[in-house]
Amino acid sequence: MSHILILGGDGYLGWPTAMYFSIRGHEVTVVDNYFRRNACKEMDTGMLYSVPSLTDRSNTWYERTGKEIKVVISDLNDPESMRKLFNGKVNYDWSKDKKYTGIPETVVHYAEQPSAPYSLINYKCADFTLMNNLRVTNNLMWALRDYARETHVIKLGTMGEYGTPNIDIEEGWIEIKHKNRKDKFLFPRQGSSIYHTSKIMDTDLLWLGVRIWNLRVTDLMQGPVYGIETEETKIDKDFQTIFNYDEIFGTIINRFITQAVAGYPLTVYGKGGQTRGYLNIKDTLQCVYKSFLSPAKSGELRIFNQIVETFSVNELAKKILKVGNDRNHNVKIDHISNPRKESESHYYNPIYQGLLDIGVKPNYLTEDVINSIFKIVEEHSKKIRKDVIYRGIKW
Ligand code: USQ
Repeated sequence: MSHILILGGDGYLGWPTAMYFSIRGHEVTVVDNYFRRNACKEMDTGMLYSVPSLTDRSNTWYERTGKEIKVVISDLNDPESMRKLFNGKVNYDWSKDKKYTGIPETVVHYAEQPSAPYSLINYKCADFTLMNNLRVTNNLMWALRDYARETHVIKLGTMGEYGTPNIDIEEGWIEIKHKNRKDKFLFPRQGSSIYHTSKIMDTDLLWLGVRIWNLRVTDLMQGPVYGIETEETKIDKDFQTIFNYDEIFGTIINRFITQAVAGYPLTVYGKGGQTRGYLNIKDTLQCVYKSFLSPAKSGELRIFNQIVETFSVNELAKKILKVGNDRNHNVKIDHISNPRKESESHYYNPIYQGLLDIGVKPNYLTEDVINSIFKIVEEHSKKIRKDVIYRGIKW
C-alpha cells in the first residue's frame, strides 16, 4: 500500500483518480482550494448537476467502501502549505484517527487552472493562470527538493503544448542532428493559449528539477478528455465528478453531447478540420495508475502522449449527430466563426505508444460509449442552460 497525494483532488479528473487509487487499497490524500467550483460560480457557467463538498464525498466514500480519503482544503500557491504535505509531520487534521503515515510515495499533480478559454478572458485571468500554474509547480518542486526526492511526480501535461507542427509529434523527445553532431531535446513546443503556454513553462520547471536535483517525473501529455462515468462514480450518486458543458470548462465531446440533448446546434468552430487526440476519462485513470505502477527513475523526466485515437472536430460532430438522431434528438451542426486562433486544416500525426507499452487498454469512442454518456446527460436535461453554451471568448 502506497501513500498517494492528489493535488487538485476536487476537479473533473482529481476526484475520480482519488477513488480509483483508494478502492485499490492505497492511502489517498486529496488537496484542493476549490478553484474550479468557485470559478464556475463566479463565471456562472452552469453545471449539469451539483456535487457535494470534498469532505462530504469523502465521508460518504468511507460509509460506502470502508476506505478513507483524507481531505486537505488548502491553496498550494502558498509554499508553506505545500511544504507541510511533505515534511512528514502531522500538520493537518489529516484523518479520522489523526495519524499521518509519512511522506507520499507518489504525487499526482492536477492543481492547475485547466481551461484555455479561461486563460484568455482578460488580463486578470491570464495572470491568474500563469501565476497559479507556475507557482504551484515551483512550490511542489522545492518541497520535493527539500524533503522528498524519491517521491514520484505524475504531472498532467497537455498535447496542446506541441501545437500542430507539420511533422510527426514524438513522445516528448526528439533527436536533432546539427552540423555532424546530435543530441536529444524536448520536442519543440508552441502552445496556442496562455493556458497551454503555462503548461510548457511548468514542464520546463520540472525538467530543471530533474536535471539538478534528480527528481522523478512522469509528464502525461493529455488530449481533451470526455466522459462522465467511471467504475467508482457508479457506487453512489454523490461520487459523480464535476461535469461542465459550458464554453469555459467544458471539453468538446461533453459539450457536443449536451448540445445535442438541449437541441442546440453543435458548435463546430470554423472549418472543423482541427484534429486532436482524445481519451475517455476511464483511460486517464488507467494511464495515471499504470504510470504509478512503473515509476520514472531518479533523474528521469519520462513523457507519454496520453491519447488513444485522433479525430477532427467534423468527425466528432458527425459521430454525435448520428447517435443523437438515433436517440430521437433533432441534432444539427453549425459552423460558427472560430473564436480561437488555431489551424483549421493541418497535418497531425502524434506517436502514442508508451502508455500501451506499460499496459493501458484503451476505451475507444464507440457508439455504445457515446450512448452511455447521452443517457446520463438526458437524465439531467432540464438543468442544461443554453445561455452558457457559447459566449464567444475570443483569442
Ligand atoms: N472546439 C469546437 N467547438 C467547441 C469546443 C471546441 O470546435 O464547442 C474545438 C476547439 O477549437 C479545439 C478542439 O475543439 O480545436 C478541442 O477543444 P476543447 O475545448 O475540447 O479542448 P482545449 O481547449 O484544447 O483544452 C482541453 C482541456 C485542457 C487540455 C486540452 C488538451 O480543457 O485542460 O489540456 O484539452 S489539448 O487540446 O490536447 O491541448
